[in-house]
Amino acid sequence: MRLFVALTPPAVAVEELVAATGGVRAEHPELRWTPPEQWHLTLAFLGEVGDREREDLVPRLGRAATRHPPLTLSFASAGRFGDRVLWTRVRGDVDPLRRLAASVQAAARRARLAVETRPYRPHLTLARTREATDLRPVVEALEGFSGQGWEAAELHLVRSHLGAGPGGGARHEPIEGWPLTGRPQGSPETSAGWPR
Ligand code: 2AM
Repeated sequence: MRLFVALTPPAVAVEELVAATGGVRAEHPELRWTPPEQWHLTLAFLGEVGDREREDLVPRLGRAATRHPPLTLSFASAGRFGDRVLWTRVRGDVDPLRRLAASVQAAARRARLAVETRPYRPHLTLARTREATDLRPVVEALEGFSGQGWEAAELHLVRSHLGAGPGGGARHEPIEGWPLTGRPQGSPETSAGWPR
């Protein structure tokens, strides 16, 4: 099955982003806007994963979740990958987010899955283009957007059903979830905090 690992923003952050992007969505029906109920932050795209690899991967992801703390993130403004992908920026605990993504990718590699070696770029994809499109005006229109902070407290393994979603896109089905229960980096080993 086709899988990816992601963080899912809460309804309040999704609603805020829906409101912030309403104008540009209406003005640019030529773009393929991702459905808000499927918005997510991809940490690792795994592609087709066999049953045996998935069984190996699942406990590894569970262990990774115990080593990372919940993150406070927010969305702001927009950016693009060339003339193909429009996204909103992720701000806040971006360094811990990068460490979490690296850990998830390492878990996938240890489960013998091929993961992308491109550097991780924190983003949430808002739209894709049908053909090469100048996305600069849309990016500019979203420049002033600055969302509230929200907590990412759970890691999700998500199945993507190609062609089964709204408008012929993919349908996303979370199949496993783990709370992020690690300590923030630099926090003491014990809660007592006595000098040694
Ligand atoms: P993105 O939108 O955050 O870039 C499920 O397909 C998710 O995996 C997509 O939303 C996409 O996340 C991400 N992804 C990353 N690399 C991909 C690839 N090569 N093919 C399809 N999806 C990919």
